[in-house]
Amino acid sequence: MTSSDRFELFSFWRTSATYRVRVAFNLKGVAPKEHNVDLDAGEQRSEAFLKINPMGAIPALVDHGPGQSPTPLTQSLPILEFIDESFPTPALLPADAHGRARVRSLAAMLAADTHPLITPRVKKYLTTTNGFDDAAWRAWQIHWFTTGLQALEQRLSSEPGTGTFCHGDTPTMADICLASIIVVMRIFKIEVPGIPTVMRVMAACEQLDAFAAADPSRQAGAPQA
Ligand SMILES: N[C@@H](CCC(=O)N[C@@H](CS)C(=O)NCC(=O)O)C(=O)O
Repeated sequence: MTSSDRFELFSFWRTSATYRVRVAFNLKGVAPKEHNVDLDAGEQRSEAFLKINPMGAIPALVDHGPGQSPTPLTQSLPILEFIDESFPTPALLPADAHGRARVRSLAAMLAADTHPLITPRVKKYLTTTNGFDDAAWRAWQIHWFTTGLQALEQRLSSEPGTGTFCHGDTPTMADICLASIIVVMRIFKIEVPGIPTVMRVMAACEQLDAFAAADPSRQAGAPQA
């Protein structure tokens, strides 16, 4: 069974959370089959998709491998852990417990505390129920990107664990989450000042094919430049 027969990834070209899963699979040399869920058309809220993920969000991953559960996996961070456990090399987490906790903490700052605030469902709620216009939504996005990335900068620039990447000299889940925020900021044409270490790590990530190939601009359905 090829990896594209085994893994079905519910995705959309632009999304930060799906980008994380794409990078992780790329680092492991595994190619899932992607199944497009058009977020602009609201397909994530369709009856069919809500059966896959009642949260109405991607990614969702189905493992069709022999003996695997047909239950879709959701939430990018647990999916990254699943991929790392299923394909241990190269490891996406450090060997020591403290290092793993640090990487998971850096990853959560972005995937749990930053990204969910700028998702389409939050935009829909604020613009339809709370009187947000385009300018208010943009100010909201800038505020939360800035809050998350400047806090990350503070940690990366002061903690001894930081190396070429967020933790040491090989990419981990923390780098995947860092890059997942920067790639969508670029789509929204937002720049956060005062994050030189974050941007240095991003540049290191982009040297790697696994990250470059996952860039939203290179996915099926992305607008032509
Ligand atoms: N915490 C979730 C977030 C998933 C999420 O919000 N995904 C976005 C795309 S990046 C989505 O599908 N949003 C649909 C919506 O907000 O309506 C994860 O990390 O997987």
